[in-house]
Amino acid sequence: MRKFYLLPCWLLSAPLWAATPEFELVIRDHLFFPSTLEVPAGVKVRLMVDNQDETPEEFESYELNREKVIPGNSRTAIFIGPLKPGEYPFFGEFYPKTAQGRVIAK
Ligand SMILES: [Cu+2]
Repeated sequence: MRKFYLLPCWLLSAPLWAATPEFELVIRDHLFFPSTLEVPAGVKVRLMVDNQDETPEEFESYELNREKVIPGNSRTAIFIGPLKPGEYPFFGEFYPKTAQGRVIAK
């Protein structure tokens, strides 16, 4: 009888994960670092959001159509794009006065 080998699905998606450009975004003292993030237009990119505060923050952007809570002292991946060239503001819904930034797709 022919044997079937089930490849773990992460093995199949590994090249996809690796091929996606990644950009780091840090939350500290209710501020985003960097506050302006330049990414390539026309491709999907992965934002690794690293919340270094004790408190949770919600990454929110109407223009990017993204909304995600990042618990305190944790990291999460947010996929955006492919974006048309332009500027896409984002903010922290829990600390909107200080947690503000923008993605610039070029
Ligand atoms: Cu929200």
